[in-house]
Amino acid sequence: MTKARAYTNIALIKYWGKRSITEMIPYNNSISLTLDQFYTETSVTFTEATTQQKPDQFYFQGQWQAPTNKMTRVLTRIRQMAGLNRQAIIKSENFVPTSAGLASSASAFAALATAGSRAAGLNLSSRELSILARHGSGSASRSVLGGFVEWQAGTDDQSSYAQSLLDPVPFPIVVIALVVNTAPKKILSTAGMQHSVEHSPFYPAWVKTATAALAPMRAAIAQGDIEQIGKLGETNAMQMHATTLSANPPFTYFAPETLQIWQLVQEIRTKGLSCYLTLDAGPNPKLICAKQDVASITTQLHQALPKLAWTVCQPGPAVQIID
Ligand code: 2P0
Repeated sequence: MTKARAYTNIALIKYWGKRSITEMIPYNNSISLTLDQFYTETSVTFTEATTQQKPDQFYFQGQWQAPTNKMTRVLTRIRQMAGLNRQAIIKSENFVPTSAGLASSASAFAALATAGSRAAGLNLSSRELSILARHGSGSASRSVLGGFVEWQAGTDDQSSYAQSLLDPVPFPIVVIALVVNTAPKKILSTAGMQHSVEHSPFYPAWVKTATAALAPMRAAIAQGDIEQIGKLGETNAMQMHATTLSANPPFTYFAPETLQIWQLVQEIRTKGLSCYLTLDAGPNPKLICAKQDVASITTQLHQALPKLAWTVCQPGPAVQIID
């Protein structure tokens, strides 16, 4: 048995759409920060039984179930690479506060790729692990690494993987994950991004602007300029969400509270604090700020929205084998 722990990440320049659905190749590079507060632990064991004799088994949230199609995609690749035809037993646990409202597919597939490949006797490089994790979920390609990470879109299977930009992170950047709504997503990311690709006339402009934002974001990270990272991140997030609002039919991941918090963030900025908002395929905003401003920012959030819950995250590490 091999067990791995991988952390979630928040994209600062987002991945939103696949050039190849079967090969999981995105249209544009994305840049993320791995977060230290939310992670997945997954163990994988290959038994003596063959896959013809016994199907794979997956233990999650207190019950045995069949692995999902995305999991099977990753497990099939591991077996092909290792030349092995054994049944896999997978056990997985998400260490994400139940109410955090954060997606866990990034940490889940980075942990599965790492534990599964090691259990099969493979000793993959971080590049190979990133490629493998990508076949589970695009954002998982980035959770293989810690700190700031860039996923190179590439043009085929072997050229699409994530690389480290900066790890460890030597400046005090913080991401405050806010929870406004814990209900499951109505439109999953995979479907939402494909709808934007096919039905938003603004989609080509998204790819162009996201690509143009990469160099400024890399420079801001290299300079430790938290304000500039936040500014570029907020603009990119809103440009991503514009592809859902401009699709036909249109849709949005915003909840009323999301806009309320965005307005509050803009007010906080008028008071001289640096605070920017990013948002993934759900209504829960993440605020990008400096560690020394967390207390003032959360005090103002609490005054305006007394029921609001949050978790303060710092840069997190790369995937680790823990057993
Ligand atoms: C990201 N998201 O860059 C973007 C921003 C959500 C919004 O990657 O279809 O679970 O499995 O590759 O990776 C979430 O989508 O989607 C995501 P698939 P994934 O973090």
